[in-house]
Amino acid sequence: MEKGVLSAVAMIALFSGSLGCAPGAASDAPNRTRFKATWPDPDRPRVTLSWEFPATGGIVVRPGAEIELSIIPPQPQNAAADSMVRLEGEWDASRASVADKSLAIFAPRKPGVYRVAHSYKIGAETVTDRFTLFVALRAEVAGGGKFGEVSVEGEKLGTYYTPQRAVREKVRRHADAYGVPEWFIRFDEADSGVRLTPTYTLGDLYPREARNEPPREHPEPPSLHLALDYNMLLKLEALTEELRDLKLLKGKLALTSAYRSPIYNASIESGHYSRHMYGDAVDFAIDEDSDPRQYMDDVDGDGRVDRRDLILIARVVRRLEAAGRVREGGCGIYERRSGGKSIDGYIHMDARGHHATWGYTVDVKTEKADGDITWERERPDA
Ligand SMILES: [Ca+2]
Ligand SMILES: [Ca+2]
Repeated sequence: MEKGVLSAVAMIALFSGSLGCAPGAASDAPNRTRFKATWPDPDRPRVTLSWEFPATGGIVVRPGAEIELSIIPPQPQNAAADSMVRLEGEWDASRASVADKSLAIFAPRKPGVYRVAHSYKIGAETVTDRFTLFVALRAEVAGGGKFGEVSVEGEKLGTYYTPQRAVREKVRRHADAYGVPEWFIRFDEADSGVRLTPTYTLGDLYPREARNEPPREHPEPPSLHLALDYNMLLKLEALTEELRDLKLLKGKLALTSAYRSPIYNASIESGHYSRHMYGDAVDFAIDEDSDPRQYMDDVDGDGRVDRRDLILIARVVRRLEAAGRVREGGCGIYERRSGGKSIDGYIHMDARGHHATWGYTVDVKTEKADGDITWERERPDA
């Protein structure tokens, strides 16, 4: 086969028979297509990922990656003749119409956004659900070195520093965890509704500190390109499911930021080696009570929003790590205070691969840390 035109080959018609109900399918989009994808982790190609997405799923893949995609039609299933699958975008060797509902496809070689569209009829109306392939872009390091100024598609993201020269001994000791992220996708508002996990959309994962109240003094805009580590996405999804099981969460976590470019990260005064720059960190609160300020909720129900609500959630993160269900990482709590009183807070969680813990009180007016919270001992070997 000609190199670079491997596309939409090996069609397998697993769905040619009966199209019964899909047991276990989540109920949040009962009348839409579900997409079950199996694909290699772009950062760790030997690791196979598999998720079932409602209606708007999407995955990040390396150019040319091999993907399995099952299209699970909505219930009740319409006549097969009314259902059509096609590839949208400039695929290497596009197929105008794909009849099968289970596809083995090779991602295009050219980075960009591609879609698999499933159209079907509900009554007289034709509905189309799309699955998105983000074929990732490779980061460039100025001068071709391992660290330094990094750009993607001409956008300067800022400087990634050599971990061996870090002031903190812990960064030097875990230098392997501080490599420049290799694969990026470009944020486009049009894709913000695409779910990158069964729960969270690309828009949820785009930084929003710059919209905080009060605003930062000199925030740079977030970069258009972002790196998202699947260890973090898996951890985020696992935590979400666990919190729902524990009745501490109904829908989803309120995310403040995931990837931050070094330029953006510096502009909000975050550290030189913040895990956000490596794409495996997320900041979040639980905010489901519709308060107009979008503050953290009183999740433990004691009538106050304070560090205890944050610690309750952070301990769930630690239990998932201890059970081996998610990759180990950093967990920090930030209790936001106004006039000496706790009013809000958020949690940082990452998947750096080793244990790190911290807690601060933060003044809501200055966004500066003004005290420590010890909620867990740092492990001696950490
Ligand atoms: Ca709230
Ligand atoms: Ca509380």
